Amino acid sequence: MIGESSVGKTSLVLRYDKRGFNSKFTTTIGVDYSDRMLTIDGKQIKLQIWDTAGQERFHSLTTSFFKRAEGFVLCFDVSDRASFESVARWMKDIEASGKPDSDVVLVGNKCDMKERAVAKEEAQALAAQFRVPYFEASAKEDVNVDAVFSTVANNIKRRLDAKAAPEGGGAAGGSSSAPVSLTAAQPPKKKACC
Ligand SMILES: Nc1nc2c(ncn2[C@@H]2O[C@H](COP(=O)(O)OP(=O)(O)OP(=O)(O)O)[C@@H](O)[C@H]2O)c(=O)[nH]1
Ligand SMILES: [Mg+2]
Repeated sequence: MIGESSVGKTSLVLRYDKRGFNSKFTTTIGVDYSDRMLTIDGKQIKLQIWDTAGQERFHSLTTSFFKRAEGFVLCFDVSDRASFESVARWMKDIEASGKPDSDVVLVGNKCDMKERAVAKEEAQALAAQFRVPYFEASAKEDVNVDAVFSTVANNIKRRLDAKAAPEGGGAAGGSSSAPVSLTAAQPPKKKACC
């Protein structure tokens, strides 16, 4: 989990972990860890989530975790223009400090907010420019939270399976173009995107 401070990274993790939502802001100090079991293609997978602090003073510490990450959930706040404008800089950090083929998902959080500072189309265009999937989410109202983590987990698994497969052959578990079913340990809540 990466992105500017207060965009809602910790809130997304807590919501995904079925720990509800807290409107009180407790900034992350350094990096927090949590994990969740998922079933992908009938296999039990442990999704390890590193929730990094967005504050600048932790920047060198948090980017030192990047090289071990298989995927990034890059978050901004749709009601905070500056957090969106920092996305390109975070992408550069991934490029500089992350694995070259890591999977990235861009998330515009707080889509429940009436006053937006970033249009959905604008965020979609930026995501397309970086060739990454884009989700509008709300940790508060539980919109698209499971979808964000499912997408990043599926993309990582597909990539790692393809890498492990012998040249020209399909990996056990399916080719990269086959749809991958992912069932969370608990059934995901369905909610329309706002
Ligand atoms: N309206 C609304 N508020 C949210 C949402 N997600 C988080 N918040 C609020 O935004 C504030 C910051 O949330 P955090 O999850 O702590 O932000 P963070 O990105 O982890 O911040 P750092 O740990 O400092 O990097 C808190 O007051 C949350 O309650 C959301 O989806 N909608
Ligand atoms: Mg946090």
